[in-house]
Amino acid sequence: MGASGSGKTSMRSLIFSNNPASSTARLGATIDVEQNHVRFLGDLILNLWDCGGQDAFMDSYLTTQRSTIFQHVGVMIYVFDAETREMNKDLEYYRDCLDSLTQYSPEAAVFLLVHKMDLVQEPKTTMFEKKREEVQKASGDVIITVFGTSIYDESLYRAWSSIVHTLIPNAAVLNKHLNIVAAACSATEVILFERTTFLVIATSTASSSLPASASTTSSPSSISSPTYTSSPPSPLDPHQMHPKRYERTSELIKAFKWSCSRVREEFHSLELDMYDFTAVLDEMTRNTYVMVVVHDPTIETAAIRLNIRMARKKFEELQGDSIGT
Ligand SMILES: Nc1nc2c(ncn2[C@@H]2O[C@H](COP(=O)(O)OP(=O)(O)OP(=O)(O)O)[C@@H](O)[C@H]2O)c(=O)[nH]1
Ligand SMILES: [Mg+2]
Repeated sequence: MGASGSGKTSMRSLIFSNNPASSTARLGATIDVEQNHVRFLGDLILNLWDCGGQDAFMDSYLTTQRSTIFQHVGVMIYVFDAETREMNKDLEYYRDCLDSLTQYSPEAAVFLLVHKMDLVQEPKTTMFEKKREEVQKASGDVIITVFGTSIYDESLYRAWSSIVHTLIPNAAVLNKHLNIVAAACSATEVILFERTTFLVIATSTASSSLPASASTTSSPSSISSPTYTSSPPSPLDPHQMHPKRYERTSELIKAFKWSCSRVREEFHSLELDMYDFTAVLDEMTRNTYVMVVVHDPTIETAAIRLNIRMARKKFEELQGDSIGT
């Protein structure tokens, strides 16, 4: 949900339909609610409602359609245009939506996206913090997670990876098994991506930047923004891995896949042999890709590939379990 023109349909088009950011300029306003059933991780169906944000629609969601719109909600994602001149009106609608949500789906997680951060003048962090305080205040006691996003950088992937992570049952089990793969490959890190969206589903590192669930992000201090607040690399990380590596990879691979499709080629796998590390990106299951990052120069990529191949069956099983089929 969110005001008209805030960018809801644009982000859906990027994440779930693999369209480039430039194509969103052609989008018209959404009329009423566009419902999408997005197949995610194979058998898990994300029922995504893109609610047109023009006043007449918003008023109708909050009155006649109230019980339909707010019933059985897993996650509410409310998008604020970072540059809006009507923040007070936005906040008023947001509060009304939050009231309806608390009434009909009290268990739902709430994600707030301060979107179009690319248009914000420097210093972006100050502006983001101000908005964050504003929306936090408007949310009262409700637990929220706030992200600064833009369709023109990786920030959107960080936010959406975090959102879908809260919807995957037993994601923790996947984390645990990625740790086993990491140990088998002498890898620094192993990351699992969903195949179509390339969103991060799970990672092997305990210090993963993905929140394990929405409830763990309850305190305002843990609210995170990928691009617009800086977090120094952890001293526990000897390889000084970049804090934005997950979302950067999602964004880059999506762009690369899009380039492949333009020349009618299909993306299958990727191998990077750098002077200080090796990375292998390959299919894990029918619906996931795995990336194994190794800093030990004695480990051959063929060995990594062999380990991935041997782990496939287990991960197909886990995936079946984790989505309850
Ligand atoms: N600069 C910038 N423009 C964006 C961004 N995201 C979306 N836009 C632009 O914002 C405009 C409106 O986007 P839509 O996605 O149609 O907005 P919407 O929220 O779906 O609007 P309604 O359907 O009317 O509720 C489009 O021209 C997009 O190109 C962003 O991150 N940065
Ligand atoms: Mg729209």
